[in-house]
Amino acid sequence: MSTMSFLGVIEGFYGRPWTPAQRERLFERMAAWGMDTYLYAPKDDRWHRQQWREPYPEAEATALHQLAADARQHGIRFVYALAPGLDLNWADAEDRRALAEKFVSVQRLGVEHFSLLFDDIPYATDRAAQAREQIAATHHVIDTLWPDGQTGQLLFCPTEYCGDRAQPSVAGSLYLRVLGEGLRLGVEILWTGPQVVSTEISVQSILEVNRTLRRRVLIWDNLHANDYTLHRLHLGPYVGRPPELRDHVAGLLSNPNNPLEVNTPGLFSLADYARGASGWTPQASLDRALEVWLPEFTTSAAQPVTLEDLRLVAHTLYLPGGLGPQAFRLLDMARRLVDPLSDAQTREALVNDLRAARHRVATVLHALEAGPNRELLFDLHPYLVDVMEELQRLIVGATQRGDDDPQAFGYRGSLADHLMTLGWKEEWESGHRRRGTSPF
Ligand code: 14T
Repeated sequence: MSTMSFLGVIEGFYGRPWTPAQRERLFERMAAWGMDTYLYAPKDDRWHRQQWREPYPEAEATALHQLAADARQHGIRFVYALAPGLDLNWADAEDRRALAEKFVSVQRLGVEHFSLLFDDIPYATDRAAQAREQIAATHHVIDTLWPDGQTGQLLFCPTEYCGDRAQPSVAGSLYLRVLGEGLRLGVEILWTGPQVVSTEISVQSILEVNRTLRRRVLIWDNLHANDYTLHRLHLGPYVGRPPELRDHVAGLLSNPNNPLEVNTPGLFSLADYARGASGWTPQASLDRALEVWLPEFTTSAAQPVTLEDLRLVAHTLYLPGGLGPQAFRLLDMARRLVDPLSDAQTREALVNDLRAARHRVATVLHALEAGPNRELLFDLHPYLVDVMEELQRLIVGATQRGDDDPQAFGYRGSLADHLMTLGWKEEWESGHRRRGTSPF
């Protein structure tokens, strides 16, 4: 068994926060999967960040009270986060009072655990001073909330919250060192790994930051987040974290995709990883997750969704680090189809395979359209349509436009899509070649 104290979900993304009904469904699933913590930190709840000084208006306060109660009913630890870092002025007595009062106002709503977030704010030039002010603010909040000694959890997100943001490095950061020395040991420190979105988190990288911060960090995992790339969706498994990592962190919290309903594969797989099944592999874990998810696609539709259909969808809308195996197969087929050297027979076979793939995706979409789970339909719809459209363009291009029209395969899309097809390295170097300048 692992020694992690926290396993769960952060609502920590930019964009439209989840609704009370969505969170209730999340709590049910979390409880079923053995998760214990929910961190409330939606960046665009105005009273969480931009207007952090102001107390929640009555309707919002009631909703928050209800949410905390819902979490408790499901056996989930509800943690309320405040992000005052954009303009908190610690030298100002008014701000110190506003900070304490805001936390107390939320405590009165029945909340027992809290968090202070200082991510995504400007770096003060004096790194040690910024750390000291954040420490003072945190201890002030703790002493106000719990005058007789800390009885709830306090989670702290540093400004340098990953390897890439540490100045000049994790081991060399004055800011992190001051935090490690100054923050009381009961305070949990959040950390996203080597990067904001870490495709891999090595044990060694965590041992290094633990040493600096003098405690086991609590992972804020952005692996499945999609708020920075909303045309993608992350339905892949929990990967890139070796099993041994579990012994060196205080816990694992996932900040997942904005559309709530698509998070079953990633969150189930995280819980599966945390349980520590021996012989754990990402692909086996994803298959288990998809089996759990499959019933939500079951309807009386003419064609039922199979595990293979769902697997293709998940492999196509996979992870920031790349595609799943089935999607790589598709990509390879597409490449061979547009290759002028492929002969007619090969192309015909490829078109048939691509049609079959499109049909699988369509089966998933049509089952959802015919079924009762509208939330899942609405959350997945744009992404399934997108995959189907691109496959269709390939198929039509190959069958109706003739072989010699490269325009037939031209990419239609938004500016962002076009920008993504640019080969940065090649463009950059050829630009310098054209101008006769040196890139270095
Ligand atoms: F708190 C942090 F650990 C964290 O991850 N903060 C944000 C988070 O709210 C967001 O959902 C996540 C994924 O986009 O990344 C952080 O936000 C960023 C990170 C960036 F590198 C926003 C802009 C960035 F350029």
